[in-house]
This record gives sequence, structure tokens and C-alpha cells, in this order.
Amino acid sequence: MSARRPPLPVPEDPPSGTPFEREFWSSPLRGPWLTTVLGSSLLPLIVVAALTGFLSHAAYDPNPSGSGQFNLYLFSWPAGPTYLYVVTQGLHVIAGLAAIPILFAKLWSVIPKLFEWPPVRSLAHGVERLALALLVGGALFVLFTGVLNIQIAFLWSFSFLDAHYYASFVFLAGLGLHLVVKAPIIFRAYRENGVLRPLKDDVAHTVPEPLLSRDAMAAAAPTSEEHTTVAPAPGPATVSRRGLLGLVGAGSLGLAIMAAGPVIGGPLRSLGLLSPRGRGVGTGPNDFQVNKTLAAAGLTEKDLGPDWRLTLTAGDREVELSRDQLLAMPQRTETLPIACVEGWSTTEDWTGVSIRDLARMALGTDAPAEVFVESFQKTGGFTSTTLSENKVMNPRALLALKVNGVDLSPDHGFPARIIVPALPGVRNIKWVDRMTVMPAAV
Ligand code: HEM
Ligand SMILES: Nc1nc2c(c(=O)[nH]1)N[C@H]1C(S)=C(S)[C@@H](COP(=O)(O)O)O[C@H]1N2
Ligand SMILES: [Mo]
Repeated sequence: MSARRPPLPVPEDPPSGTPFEREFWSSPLRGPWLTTVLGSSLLPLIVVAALTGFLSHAAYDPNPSGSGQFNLYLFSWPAGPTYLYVVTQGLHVIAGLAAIPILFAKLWSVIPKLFEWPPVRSLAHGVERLALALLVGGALFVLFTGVLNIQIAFLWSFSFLDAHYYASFVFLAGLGLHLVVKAPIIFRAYRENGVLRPLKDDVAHTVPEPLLSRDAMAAAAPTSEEHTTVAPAPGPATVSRRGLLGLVGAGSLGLAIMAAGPVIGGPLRSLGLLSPRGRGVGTGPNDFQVNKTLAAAGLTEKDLGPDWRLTLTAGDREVELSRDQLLAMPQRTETLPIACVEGWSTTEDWTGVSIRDLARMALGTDAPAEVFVESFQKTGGFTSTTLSENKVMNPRALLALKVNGVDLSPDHGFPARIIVPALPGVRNIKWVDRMTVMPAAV
């Protein structure tokens, strides 16, 4: 900064007794070191959530090769290892939920800056604050929509998912800019305070962070462009920094453990104290998680009667297969998870026909194929999907007729459902009506 810069016009005082006055914020804990430590703890969680989020988008195959659209991710989500989506989506949900307490603590640590006075000092400052609004708004929006996706399934629609997806770009762009702009403060905060040194202080010794060199100027001239979170009139500490970080860390770890329960499933599922999903729905071998019951899908048991036929088409060839005919084909049993985007999984033994065998039957050859699957559920979402070549050609990808040795229950997709290794749960269509086989685009 040039020494010859003209002095800034002295702004009016902030309205007294309001949060715009710096004296209003009196916690001695606030300061660049605390903000930097919270930010540094947040960053790895955000990176994990972002990477696994984009992987999840790729797993949805937004632009299947047959669609003629450009494949954004330049690869086709693999059909294995079977637990792949359990892991990626599990990490996504766990990291996202664990980030929440840290994010709130970090925002708390910079509140005085949110109430800067005057709110906008110059065009450049206005732009900077707008970018911050996008960062904070983006972060809150992405986390909020993520939590709602889990908690309120009926809000779960593709517009909701798109909002979560596009907002993440705004958020990540804002974050990238934020890290560049704050890099000098981050390094200085660690250099001047050490990475962990302030954690040694107990409550009695918890005093405001020493003002950083640049902040010293700011303290002398609080109306200058430099504005610090360090309290100018600190009150006594009621908690130490290590106490605060311990509390935030425990909250974060607690949420991570509660999120991990349903991800892993089985007996650990009961750790999901905040999970909206109960144990199972069904009886005997069919007693495992159901999001969408037959009734909720707008279907009745009559729809599942003996008149049901699987319509299998390829070009102008069309075959209709009854359940008995499907059961007479070679059967395969595979242990495969359903991994829902909400962050729960359930691993069961599925028996049915390889989708590859059905494709071969439809095409008359074992050529690489893609299959468009439709449910006879006609209302609501998740009623159709395209299975790209690597899924169709994997013999472990099934049109399942049975689970754990018995017929699928109506809620689990009787007469037949899709179950493909490593595929997001949402694409494992239940109550299958029609499969359209297309030679794979080369
Ligand atoms: C969800 C992501 C994040 C949000 C919403 C967020 C939000 C904010 C806000 C609102 C401010 C105050 C405004 C300002 O100083 O200009 C701030 C300051 C700051 N942030 Fe972040 N931040 C995030 C991530 C991070 C990360 C990952 C780091 C890395 C260590 C970081 C380091 C800092 C630093 C050093 C400051 C300045 C503190 C000071 O001047 O006392 N932030 N952040
Ligand atoms: N026809 C149909 N198939 C469907 C769904 C649906 O709503 N309708 N839900 C999907 C979702 S989101 C998941 S996670 C899996 C398992 O869901 P379930 O718990 O409802 O069986 O089935 C998928 N198949
Ligand atoms: Mo799902």
C-alpha cells in the first residue's frame, strides 16, 4: 500500500449501541488465529464433500452416451466395486454434516466483520462484500438443501437437486477467491501465534489475540480499511479457546458418527439418532429400508397381479415375459448394497436375471448394449433410468425377482426391480415395466 495514498474520508460514527459499533462485540476469543484454525478444520471437509459431490453427479450419468449429450465427466461411472457409491456418497454426507458446527463457529468468529461500518466504503469494498455474501449464502444454501434432502424426502425432487448442484459452484468459486484473499492473514496468523500455541491457555489466561502488525494500524485507526475481529473492549473469557474448539470438534465428530451409522448400515444403523429413516419396512427377509412404499408410489397390489409382463424391446422387436418365464431363465444371486443419496445403505442377497442376458435376448447377439428402464409407477420421480454399457455388460447387474431367498415384497419392487453394483440407489428402479435395449454407441 502506498504511503502517498490520500487519507480516507472519515465516515460517520456507527449508530451507537448497535452491532455496527466494534465495542458491541466483546468476546476475547475472536481473532485471526481462531478464524484461521476454524477455517483450516473446515477446508478438508469441504474438499471431501465437493469431490464426492461431483462424483455423485457423475454416478447419476447426467449425460448417458446414448443421449447425444456431451459427457461432462469424460468417464462412465463404473459398475464396481459394489460398495463404491456407499463409500463416495457416505463420505459426502458425513463430511457435509460434520462441517455444519465448524461453519457456524467460523461465522461466529467473524461476526464483527459482517457488521462493518460503513457497510460499503468504496466500489471495491462493495464488490468484496458481494463476493462474501455469495460465499456465506452459497455455503449455507448448499448445507441447508443437503440436510433437507435427507430429512424431508418429499422435497427431494430434481429441481432441488439442481439447486444444490449449481449453488455448489457459486460456493466453491467464492471459497477459492476467499482463500486467495485471506492467504496472507492465514499465514501471518499461524506465524505469529503458532499453529496450536493459543490452545495452552486456560480460561483465566484467555486474553485477546495480540494485534497483528497490520491490525495494530487498524486499532489505531479503526475507520481505516483495516478492520479486525479482535475485540477493542474485551470482556472476560467465559470459555478458553481449546474449550470452544473442543466443543465444536465434539459436535462435529458426533454428527459424523451419527451420519456414519446409516451409511454403513446393519447394526450400526442405530447410531443414526438424527436420521429420519427407521429400521426396516417389511417382514422376514424383506425387512430392510424402504423410502417409497407401493402406496406412496400410487400403486396397489392389483397392479402387481399375474397379468404383469416385462416388455422387452430392441428396435422393432418386442417380447413380453411373465414372471414365471423370467424365473425359468438362468438365475444369479448377488450380494449387493442399495446406497441412497441420503446417506444410508442396506446390503442384501438379490436373485434374478442378468440384465446382460435380457439385452442379449432382445438384440439376438451379445453386442455391447445400453438399456432404458421404465417403471409402471407413473407419478413422482425416479421412474426411469438409462443403464450405460458398462452396467449392462456386467453380469452381476440384475433384474431382481427375489431378495434373501423369497419373492420381493410389493414395497421392495415386486414383480421385478433393477439392482446394479455401485449404482446410486435412486437408479435401481422398482416395479419394472419396460426395458428398451439399444446397441451401445461406439
Ligand atoms: C464455508 C466456507 C467459509 C465461509 C462461509 C467463510 C466466511 C468468512 C467470512 C464471512 C469472513 C469475514 C469477512 C472478511 O474477513 O472479509 C471470513 C474471514 C476469514 N476467513 Fe473464512 N469462510 C470460509 C472458509 C474459510 C477457510 C477454509 C479458511 C481457511 C483457513 C478461511 C479463513 C478466513 C480468514 C483467515 C479470515 C479473516 C479473519 C480476520 O481477518 O480476522 N475461511 N470468512
Ligand atoms: N419406481 C421407483 N423406483 C425407485 C424409487 C422410486 O421412488 N420409484 N426410489 C429409488 C431410491 S431413491 C432408492 S434409494 C432405491 C431404494 O429405495 P426404497 O427404499 O424406496 O426401496 O430405490 C429406487 N427405486
Ligand atoms: Mo434414494
